[in-house]
Parts: sequence; C-alpha cells; structure tokens
Amino acid sequence: MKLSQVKKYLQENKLDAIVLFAKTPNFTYFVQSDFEYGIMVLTKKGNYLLVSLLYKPKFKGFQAVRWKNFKKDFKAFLKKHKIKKIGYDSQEILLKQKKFLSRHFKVRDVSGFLEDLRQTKTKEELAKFRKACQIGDVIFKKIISNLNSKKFKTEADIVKFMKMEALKQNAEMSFEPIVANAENGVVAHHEMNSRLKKGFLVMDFGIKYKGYLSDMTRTIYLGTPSKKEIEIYGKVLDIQKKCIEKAKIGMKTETLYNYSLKLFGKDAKYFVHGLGHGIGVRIHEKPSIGKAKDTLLKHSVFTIEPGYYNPKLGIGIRIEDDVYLGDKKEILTKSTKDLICLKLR
Ligand SMILES: [Mn+2]
Repeated sequence: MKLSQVKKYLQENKLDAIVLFAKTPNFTYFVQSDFEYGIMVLTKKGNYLLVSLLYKPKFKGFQAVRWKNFKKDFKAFLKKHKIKKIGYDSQEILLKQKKFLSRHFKVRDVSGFLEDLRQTKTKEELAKFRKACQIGDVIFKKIISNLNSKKFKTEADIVKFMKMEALKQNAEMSFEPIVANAENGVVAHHEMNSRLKKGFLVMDFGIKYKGYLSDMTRTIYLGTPSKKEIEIYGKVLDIQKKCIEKAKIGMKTETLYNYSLKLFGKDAKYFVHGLGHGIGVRIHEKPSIGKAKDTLLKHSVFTIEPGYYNPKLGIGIRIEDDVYLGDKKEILTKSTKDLICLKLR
C-alpha cells in the first residue's frame, strides 16, 4: 500500500519511522484488512507489526515482531533499528498513546501526509469499494420490497434491518444510518421511533467492507407526492446528475460546489451542506467538495450529494452516489434514483 511513498517521505523529512496504532484508519489502510492488533512501525528499511505472542499476522510487505515483555522487547527493537524521530497520526491517537510516543521519540504529526496519500486509490482499494457499494445496493432493494410488503413500522425498524443485512454479508455499517421520514428529513438528528407516514423518506447509509466505507443516500416517497414535491425531487436529481457529469480530473472542488449552488438558484438557501467528500478508510476524507481548496485527483473516490431541506414545507431530500474518477468516471452505487413512490398502509 504505497509503502514506497512512505519511505520517500521519511527520507525527505528526516524521520526514522511512522508509528501507527491498531484500530485506526491508517493502520487499516496499510495492512488492507481489518486486523486490529499491535503497533505498526514503517521505516526506510522495512515495515513491522509489533504484536504480542497471541498473534501471527501475515501481511504483504510486513514483518511481524512478537513481544514477550512489551517494555523490554520494544526498547530492544528501537535500539536495533535506531529509531529516534518518528511521525504519528494526530487525528487518531489516544492521549496515553501520545504520551507513550513522546516518552520514547521525538515526534512530528504526519496526518496530513497520510491523508494526501490516501486520496488516490489503488485497484485493490477500488475492488473493496465496489463490493461495499454492491452490498449497499442489495440492501436498498430489500428495503424497498419490505416497505412494499409493509414489514417496517418505524424508521428504527429500517435501521435495524440494514444492520442485520450487512452482518449477513460479512460487512457492517460504515456509520450510524440516517433514516428520516417526512419533516424528520429536515433535521440532522431525530428520534427514529415515530410511525412511518406520508412524505419523503431519506435513507443515508453506507457499508464497511474490509475496512473500506461506502456512503449512499436515496430518498423515496411514502404515499402519493404532490406536483410540487415531484418537481423539487426532480430538481435535486437533475443537479446531482449534472454535478457528477461536470466532475473531472484536476478540477478545484470549490468550482464544482459553486456550480451546484448556481443550479439550485433561488433554492440554494435550502442546500445547507457541502456537495460531497472523499471516502476511504474514513467516511470523510479528502477531497472536501465545498468551500475548500481541494482538487479532484485521478483515481479518487468521492460522494456527490446535493440536498434540499425546507423546514416550512417539511420536505427533506438528499441523493448521494459514490463516484470513482479513473480514466473513465464510474458511479459505484447503482441503486435507482428515479423517484420510488410506495403505498402507505
Ligand atoms: Mn456522505
């Protein structure tokens, strides 16, 4: 996983190593798996996973170093590899871990470098995204058919169903799903125990597959929408499609965001968040598609998710896809975006 670029970075920045702890996105990134134990040490000469005797990790490009007595063996390891100056990830570190590192090393924050490194995806990563998105699409289909046969009474029932279906496919949710019906769609967080009723139903959920996170939103309608509601949905969908079409390699993200505002026109005041964000081992990565100074890079994966939130009308709509910007542009989330209208019981 781009370990050669790490070596180059260490050389250029006069660091001896980058040290990462288990259960953090960058750790996941470099082992490309959900293995969650030990300490990772990336050096100019080699890459090491320090683990207790319980584990025997086998990962491409890594050597396992198993400790009997952590303190003693860790010190010996440092001495052997002459590690004094290290980089750490300030975004994902516990206070006690930071203290531990400062005690043994001269430290420098390298989270920005790691974030930039992760922005372009390899084929291997893309395959994981594809699988995550595919699982999400299957779950969406099942939700629609269950709504049709009236299996869900509340928004919370749908969330529970998403979670169970993900587990069945050896995956999990990439974040706590948002399922918001009618006027609930206008607020960011709400109690999900009210009965499903007439109105739009926003479903924003993602799948975590082997460490990689997808993020998709579909908005459907329960009951029969008014002409005005159909019109607003159509507008959001049109903007979403146009923004995907417009996105291209080398484009400033702010340009794309401003384009979406222009398309919203007088309704731009109802679009209250960014247009999208990179995804990967974290749910919000670079690039940020809003008022940011980021650029759409070749081989990046990001969301495009315009929304419309009108508290007066009690209407919330969001449509979100995951897009891969390779030689060709590819929409990874394939669920239909045509407005699905379901009968209420
Ligand atoms: Mn999103």
